[in-house]
Amino acid sequence: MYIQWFPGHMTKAIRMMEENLRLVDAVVYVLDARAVGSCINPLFQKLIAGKPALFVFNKCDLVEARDLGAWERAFAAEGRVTARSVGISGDCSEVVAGVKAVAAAKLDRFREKGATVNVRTMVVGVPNSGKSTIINAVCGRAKTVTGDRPGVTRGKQWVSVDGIDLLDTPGTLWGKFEDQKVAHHLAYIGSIREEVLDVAELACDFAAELKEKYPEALLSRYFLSELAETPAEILEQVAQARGCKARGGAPDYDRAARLLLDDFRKGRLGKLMLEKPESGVLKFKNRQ
Ligand SMILES: Nc1nc2c(ncn2[C@@H]2O[C@H](COP(=O)(O)OP(=O)(O)OP(=O)(O)O)[C@@H](O)[C@H]2O)c(=O)[nH]1
Ligand SMILES: [Mg+2]
Repeated sequence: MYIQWFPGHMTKAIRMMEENLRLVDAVVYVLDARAVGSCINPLFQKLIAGKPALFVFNKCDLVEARDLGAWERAFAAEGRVTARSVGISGDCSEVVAGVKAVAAAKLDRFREKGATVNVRTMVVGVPNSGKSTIINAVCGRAKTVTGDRPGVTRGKQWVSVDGIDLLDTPGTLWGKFEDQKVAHHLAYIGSIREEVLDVAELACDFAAELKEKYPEALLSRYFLSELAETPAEILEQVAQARGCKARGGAPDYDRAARLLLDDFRKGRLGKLMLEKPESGVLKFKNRQ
């Protein structure tokens, strides 16, 4: 399946972000920990070129800490500052500390003059990566609207909390996914609107990837003793295990597909990381 999703509101959003860039001291770049490499947007290259940037691995509750460590080392090797966060836990202390660290030069400059100023940041990332949730966690209050689908934030919104101003931005992708693996990973993590996808086909591709990388996750979640040969047959196994039947008793592939993807998105298949730095960080280098 060929995946593409770059609606007009994203072009507008990128323009808005570029216009507001001169107002900010740093960029907070939110990445989904399950697909770090795919969350790197080539259109953000310009945004972070001349600004200090903090790379935030969000949804850390959905991956193994040791896998994340490998990403942290890979980013550090390229001189990038990172922070871990679990936006939904409400604790984003690493993000606050990270923002202050990357903007330290500005803070010091003003401190020398006896003044205290807020660090102004722009929070960017692909749709559904948790930007608004992190902002709410930093503020300790639900100041921005969040939701478990892509494209929730549409306009810009400034939020202030002690010492930091945060600009929430709409999740953005880019015009053409050269690498359809990237597009698929973004779809699995819920960054691409379901209306533009064939969910059954997507779930088949996902099942094929899981069979290769995390077969035990499928076996244990759906109480299977072994995995079927083809992705469609695996989806059928999921349908059978979860009682997804269409009229006449045939497997309901669509329902099984949604269930499988939802199980992954909610972490019910276990802590699965789709991309490891071996492949991903190279992509990061090439695309920056
Ligand atoms: N498991 C888990 N879910 C999270 C985390 N952070 C955010 N979420 C969930 O991810 C979904 C998307 O969160 P948002 O904050 O709306 O994401 P966003 O990046 O602002 O999305 P757009 O505005 O659409 O670009 C919501 O259902 C959140 O509850 C996290 O650390 N762990
Ligand atoms: Mg949002």
